[in-house]
Amino acid sequence: MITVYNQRHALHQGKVEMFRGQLVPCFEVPARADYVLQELQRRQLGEIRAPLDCGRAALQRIHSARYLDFLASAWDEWVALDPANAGRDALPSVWPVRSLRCDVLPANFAARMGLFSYDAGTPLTSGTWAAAYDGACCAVTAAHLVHAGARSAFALTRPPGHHAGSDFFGGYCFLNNAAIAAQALRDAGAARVAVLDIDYHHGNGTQSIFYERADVFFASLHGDPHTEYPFYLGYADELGAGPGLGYNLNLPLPRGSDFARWRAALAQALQRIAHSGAQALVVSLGVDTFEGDPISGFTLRSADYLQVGADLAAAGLPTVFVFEGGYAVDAVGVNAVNVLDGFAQHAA
Ligand code: SP5
Ligand code: ZN
Repeated sequence: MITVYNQRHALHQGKVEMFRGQLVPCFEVPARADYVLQELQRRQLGEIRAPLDCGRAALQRIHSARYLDFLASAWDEWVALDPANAGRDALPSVWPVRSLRCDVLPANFAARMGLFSYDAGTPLTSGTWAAAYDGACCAVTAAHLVHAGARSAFALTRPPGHHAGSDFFGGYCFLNNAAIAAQALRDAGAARVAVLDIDYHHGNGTQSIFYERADVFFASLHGDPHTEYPFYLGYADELGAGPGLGYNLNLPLPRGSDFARWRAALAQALQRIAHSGAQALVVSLGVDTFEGDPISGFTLRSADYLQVGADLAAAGLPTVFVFEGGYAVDAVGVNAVNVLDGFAQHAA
């Protein structure tokens, strides 16, 4: 398994996120990716290389131009408001909900920050754009390797991506790396692609991006949004719309679900993917389904991830893995690499 590693991921280093009325230390920290890299090297799972510059055009296949413009200049604008802001994360504080306008681009920075986001848990920092940009390039590079014939490739990057929509950030995510990879596979010639999201949280950004499309099938296993973040999307009755009707599958599971229950849902998703006609698979690989995860509620154990990888390999599709969540920092390396190792051991 080739890994495409974002060496600049640590340029994105949030200090705090809003939680229950307080600013608390970020769960999404650079050490997460460092541990995965270390474990890959320790187990010698394959070559580790740097991404190619994919260009802004690859990002713009998924994200709006005005959103990318905002992200690219946001930090400088934040610091221009007050030089002391250089030492503080930028967090949004006002949002255009129903009845407020999203078509007008306000001049005010805080107003634009809110227009392009949906939570106060996703700090934007001095290196966010650089890290996210290189991360998207890791996803594109991995997609191209798989399109060129590799059985699989792994985009190891952070910040994660699956909560980011075409024109919004949130859930620690800015650019939707999995969606960008899926689109790169389409653009390289794959007629149909499937995205399977196994992060604990519903991949609302990815779903929204492909909701009306039949060429990218989206399936997600996640904590039931009645009780779990991101709350406002991820229900079982979301089937896709227009030409995309029938190309979206949500399998919400109750908080507390164990591996047996989770694996049965995985089998269901893989069966639907097999029938979707997909020629390639993108896996949003979050390991916040782990029993020790500090912000999640499933009970998978480290050894279970080897079986997850084996199950994914049995689907028989060229596969791009994209790193997403997983906040039990000490275990995130073993858990993520167990999936990749289980896959590699069982891939034909
Ligand atoms: C990519 C990804 O996994 N994003 C997850 C974003 C979750 N954001 C909300 C976190 C809520 C934190 N709850 C803290 C509970 C502490 N006991
Ligand atoms: Zn997650």
